[in-house]
Amino acid sequence: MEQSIFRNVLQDEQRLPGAVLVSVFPKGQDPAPYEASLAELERLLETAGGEVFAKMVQVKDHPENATYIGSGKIKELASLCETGGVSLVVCDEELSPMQIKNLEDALGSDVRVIDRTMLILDIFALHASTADGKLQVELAQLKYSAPRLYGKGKELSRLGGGIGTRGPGETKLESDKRHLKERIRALEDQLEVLSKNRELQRKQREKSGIFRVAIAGYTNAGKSTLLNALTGAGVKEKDELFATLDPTTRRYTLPSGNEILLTDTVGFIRNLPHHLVKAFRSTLEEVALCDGILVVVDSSDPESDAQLKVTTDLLCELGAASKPTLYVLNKCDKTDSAVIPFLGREGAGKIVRISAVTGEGVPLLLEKIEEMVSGGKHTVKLLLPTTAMGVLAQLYEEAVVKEVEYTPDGAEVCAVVDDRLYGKLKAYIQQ
Ligand SMILES: Nc1nc2c(ncn2[C@@H]2O[C@H](COP(=O)(O)OP(=O)(O)OP(=O)(O)O)[C@@H](O)[C@H]2O)c(=O)[nH]1
Ligand SMILES: [Mg+2]
Repeated sequence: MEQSIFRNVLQDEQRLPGAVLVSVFPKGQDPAPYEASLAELERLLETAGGEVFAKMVQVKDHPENATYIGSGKIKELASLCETGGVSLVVCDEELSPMQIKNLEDALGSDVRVIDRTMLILDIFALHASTADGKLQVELAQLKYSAPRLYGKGKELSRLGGGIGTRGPGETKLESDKRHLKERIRALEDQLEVLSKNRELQRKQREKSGIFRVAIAGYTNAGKSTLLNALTGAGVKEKDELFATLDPTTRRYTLPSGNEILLTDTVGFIRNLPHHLVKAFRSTLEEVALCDGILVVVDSSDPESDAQLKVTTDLLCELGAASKPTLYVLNKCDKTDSAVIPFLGREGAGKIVRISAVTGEGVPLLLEKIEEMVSGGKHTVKLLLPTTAMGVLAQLYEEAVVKEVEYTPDGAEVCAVVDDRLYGKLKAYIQQ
């Protein structure tokens, strides 16, 4: 009996109070992306273990430099926090330390204000499992969150259940501000050592000559589920944002017998500040240094188009835009939609619809990966009518002709062609 009371008390303590989410929608602009971002902020909060008490939107020309929202809205927010016993406010944009301080001063000492990036870092802190991951999170928190945790001292961990302050560097964030610089330097040194080790490992892999494929994409697209489905890697797959922080690499043997290395990577998200991308360089460099990329998209998500745009922009920023890429439209078991306007016509031939859960489309994906590994070469069977014998001559010139069988109607040809010829010969290709 006593024990169950004890458990209840614990549960009560663990239950985090609701938070207010705040966003500024620019006047005269399409609110849709801002609405989507705010909905995503709610999911981020849930992933961090919190729940939403209310959402507050201000339509405004631009956010206030000093306080993010206007003075009228601050009053509204203050009374909302008071009525609801709310102790955490999360703003859906990167706030300056001064904006946070001013908002907190206006809202009273019981309310802590954090921004989208601090919340993301909090989730990273919860999910980091390797030494490398933990060091990167702590460093990013010290650089980003610490200057924003203004004067909240001892109450920090109580307010809002500690969301925004958790992580490997939790105690340091609260008490060690004086030693911030030294700690940052120490972490940078440790990361440097780890980075050198990784480089050695990578050189070994390069020597082995195995083709490296990175599985990249928006958070929650199904990257880990795909890696698990193919290799049984046992990576955590979960319906929450940033379930994966640390990359996992597995060997995989394609049906042809070709071996590849498949790496599951951290998910991308919109509005990720540039310096945060830099802070997670070592996690993201798996994508920058691979030989080919599978961009996984949750095709059942109404936001899939925007999510793909964020992903390709980030790939560009990481210098990986020109690598051979396949677009994997995942979760096809949940939707009939196969259209991603962002991919346009260029993407044709590089798109595969699959379900990592049911396995639908996976054999075709494997074929496409084979093609990617063999450098965009396609093994095709062509049926050439007598009128197209010139094509055979071109094949002898520009491709590898493996077999020719002459028939009364022309010739059946098996050849290995590159992307360019493949496009030109589509009319003759037999499925
Ligand atoms: N219906 C359906 N659900 C899927 C499919 N693939 C993944 N999911 C679900 O989508 C959720 C996210 O999957 P994950 O594999 O964790 O996604 P992720 O891309 O690794 O996400 P992060 O690591 O958080 O960036 C999980 O609940 C999966 O079960 C699919 O093909 N169909
Ligand atoms: Mg994952």
